[in-house]
Amino acid sequence: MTSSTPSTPDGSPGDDRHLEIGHPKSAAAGVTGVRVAVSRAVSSMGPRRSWKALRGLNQKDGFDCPSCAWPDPDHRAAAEFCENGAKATAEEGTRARATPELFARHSIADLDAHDELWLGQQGRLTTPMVKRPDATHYEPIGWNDAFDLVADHLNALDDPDQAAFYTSGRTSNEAAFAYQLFARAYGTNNLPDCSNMCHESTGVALAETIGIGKGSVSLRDLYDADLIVVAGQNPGTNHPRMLSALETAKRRGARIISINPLRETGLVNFRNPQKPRGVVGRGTDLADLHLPVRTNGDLALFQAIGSLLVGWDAIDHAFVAQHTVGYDAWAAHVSAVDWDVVRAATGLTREQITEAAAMLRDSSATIWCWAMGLTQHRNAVATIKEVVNLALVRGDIGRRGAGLCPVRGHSNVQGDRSMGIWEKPPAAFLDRLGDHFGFEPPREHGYDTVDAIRAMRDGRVRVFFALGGNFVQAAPDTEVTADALRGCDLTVHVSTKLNRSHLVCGRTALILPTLGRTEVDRQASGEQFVTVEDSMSVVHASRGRLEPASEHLLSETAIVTGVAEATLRETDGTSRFGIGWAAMRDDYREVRGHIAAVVPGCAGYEANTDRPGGFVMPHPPRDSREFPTPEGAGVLTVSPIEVLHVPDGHLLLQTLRSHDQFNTTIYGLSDRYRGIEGGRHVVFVHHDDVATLGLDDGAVVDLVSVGPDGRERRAGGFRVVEYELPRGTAAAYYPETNPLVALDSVALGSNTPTSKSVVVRLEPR
Ligand SMILES: Nc1nc2c(c(=O)[nH]1)N[C@H]1C(S)=C(S)[C@@H](COP(=O)(O)OP(=O)(O)OC[C@H]3O[C@@H](n4cnc5c(=O)[nH]c(N)nc54)[C@H](O)[C@@H]3O)O[C@H]1N2
Ligand SMILES: Nc1nc2c(c(=O)[nH]1)N[C@H]1C(S)=C(S)[C@@H](COP(=O)(O)OP(=O)(O)OC[C@H]3O[C@@H](n4cnc5c(=O)[nH]c(N)nc54)[C@H](O)[C@@H]3O)O[C@H]1N2
Ligand SMILES: [Mo]
Repeated sequence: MTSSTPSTPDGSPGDDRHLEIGHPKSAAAGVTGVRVAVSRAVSSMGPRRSWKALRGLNQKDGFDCPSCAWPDPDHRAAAEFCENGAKATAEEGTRARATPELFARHSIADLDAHDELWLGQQGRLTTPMVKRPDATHYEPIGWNDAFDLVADHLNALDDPDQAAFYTSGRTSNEAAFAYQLFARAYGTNNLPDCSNMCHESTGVALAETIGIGKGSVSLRDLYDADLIVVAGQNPGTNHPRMLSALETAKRRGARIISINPLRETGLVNFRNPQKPRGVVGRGTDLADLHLPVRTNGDLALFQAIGSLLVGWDAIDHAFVAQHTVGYDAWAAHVSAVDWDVVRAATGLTREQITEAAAMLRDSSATIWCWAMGLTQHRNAVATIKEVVNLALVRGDIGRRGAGLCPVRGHSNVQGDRSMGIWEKPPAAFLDRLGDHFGFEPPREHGYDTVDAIRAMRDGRVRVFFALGGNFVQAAPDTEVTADALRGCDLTVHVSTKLNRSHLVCGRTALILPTLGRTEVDRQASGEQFVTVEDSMSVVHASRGRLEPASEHLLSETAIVTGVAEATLRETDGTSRFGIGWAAMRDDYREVRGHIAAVVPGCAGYEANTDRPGGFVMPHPPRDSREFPTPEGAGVLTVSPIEVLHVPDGHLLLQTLRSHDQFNTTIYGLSDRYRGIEGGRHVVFVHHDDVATLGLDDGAVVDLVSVGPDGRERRAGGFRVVEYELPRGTAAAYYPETNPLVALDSVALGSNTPTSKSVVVRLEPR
């Protein structure tokens, strides 16, 4: 393993000296959640700044929480935030600073020897920094010189497709729109984004079946649902405010099914910290039925449920006839399901599956929620299409209290896609963009995340630009990705905080420090707001409240327009295609004017976003049961079941989040709900598997996987923890396990890394 395949450089987990294994908790949140939130905030921001920041979170005149994409209710609590939202705010609002002195004191190699937690603890970046070819250290650089450096590199490429422009999902709509415009005016659709590793399987499955890649419910629908299925998602940790919505639904009579290999704490019992009964009482039992599905078994499970529904004739035939195609083929396929295969794939009994199917049969309105537990498998697209099949045959789309609810990750990942951050842009979007700005955008599809890594590895991409994110840690196959980045002529990171991707960099590298969403954004025309879109297609304004971390910071929009201006400046000093970058930078209303003209559904954007609650993007299946597919109907699809083969002596590993991280940002070492404190190098294994594999609880093992290329991959020094999960499966934290996910192991149809199904063996040390 190379020195900078992070966190476990030599396989001895440095952060795990104080690892303590306790029992999983039975209830989520409650006063402990509030206490942790407030104490983390105060310790990094101080009391005054904490008060100011937390008071502005998700309020109508405040800023959108930089954590997850769960929507804000119309009637907000005085403090509409959760423990992890507060941690995200504290992470950004910290008083610590990663100044030029830090970079002078530490060589890049020195910095690279530290783990993610330490890097983050150095605080907010303050100054643009450059690493020159062969330099050992980063040194300061002026903004204009930085922009010119990027421009020189881009303009020296033989072909615009030798550059890739990555986006992480915190970027505002304004910055995202300007960024994709820049990439296309420069000449490429190489716009990989975090979505390619996240909900891409959802986008592909929904676009093919209902004609639009977004969910079809509102928050109101959740409150009105009769049944809510939560599959492959851990809301107690990753979308804690969703628990309040589930609690409301529950109190209004909804039932909840949880489908998850793990009995995740929030879904079992929730103590709502906003309500007296949550603070002192025993909380609300959320899930009525928990199906401990075997990892990757959901496709078989959903087809088995389908076969029961067909057998009971619990089908909405009127809806099927009027709004769908493909019913007969689907019904014949699921009716022929082989229950032995189902048993093997799901690890569930026929009784358990029948109980779930009966709940669906008896439900007048069902909502399907899902996240990474469904999207990051080889059969992810097929699995999500099977969810759509069940929703369609029950008439659960475009109906109050019912629908599809993919729960997005990053707070603005959905908005970024709406703004055109997409390597496969629809032709109609390019037409509008080209007409509005008077140029012919490139038509050829660009590289997604996995293809961008392949292209860097093979020398076909030479400049890598990242608007946010931590590419080397988030992407699969850490060593391959690290080598790919190191092979670039130039890597550029627009970032708020120091991370590994600044250290595993190209021959020339830039760190461009930027404002976070919590901060006041002042431009020539005065204070600006930005806009974001949540998981339920609500677009609204976000206004930072805190003073910027440094006077040298520029906003993301200012950085993008600055780079664009420098790159697309003609020899006579005019801007290529006459695009007015400075006007957009000086006044974001200018960007929003362009958004209104180019992005479908955004007419009147300025007025609609700058009002309480914002506006909802159009969604034909949700709004009028119209399906913008070629068939003009919801498409029922047939997918063969493929049972993942796990050889003897191996386990199927899923890589997941602890309660104390945001993706690659490690807040701390407390995965409270799972009873893990003081370290992250643990692998959860069923008691009987521990015995069968000849291991002991607490043994230290290496995790070893073999990719499609036949090459062995290893992540070292994990403590075996006996845990309640299905036989034959295992779980460990991301990103420590990313070296195990082979680059070529991807979901069929979406190219999403299969981070939730990695076949591993455990090698004792
Ligand atoms: N605090 C915090 N909030 C976050 C994030 C964060 O890191 N920290 N990340 C954000 C982002 S970008 C995203 S995408 C979301 C992620 O939100 P989640 O998808 O909830 O995140 P994961 O931790 O990956 O959890 C996946 C869940 O799926 C289950 N699972 C795994 N494999 C399977 C399977 O085969 N079938 C089923 N049915 N279940 C399975 C796991 O046991 C786990 O409960 O959260 C967002 N919010
Ligand atoms: N094995 C495995 N791998 C996974 C996953 C998994 O479940 N398992 N999940 C995948 C998923 S769902 C996702 S979404 C990706 C996440 O991939 P990314 O989005 O690339 O990763 P993050 O960790 O969210 O990025 C964190 C960095 O963003 C920067 N940042 C934070 N806020 C801002 C801001 O406001 N502006 C700018 N410009 N920068 C900012 C900070 O410098 C911080 O270090 O990872 C994927 N990788
Ligand atoms: Mo994500």
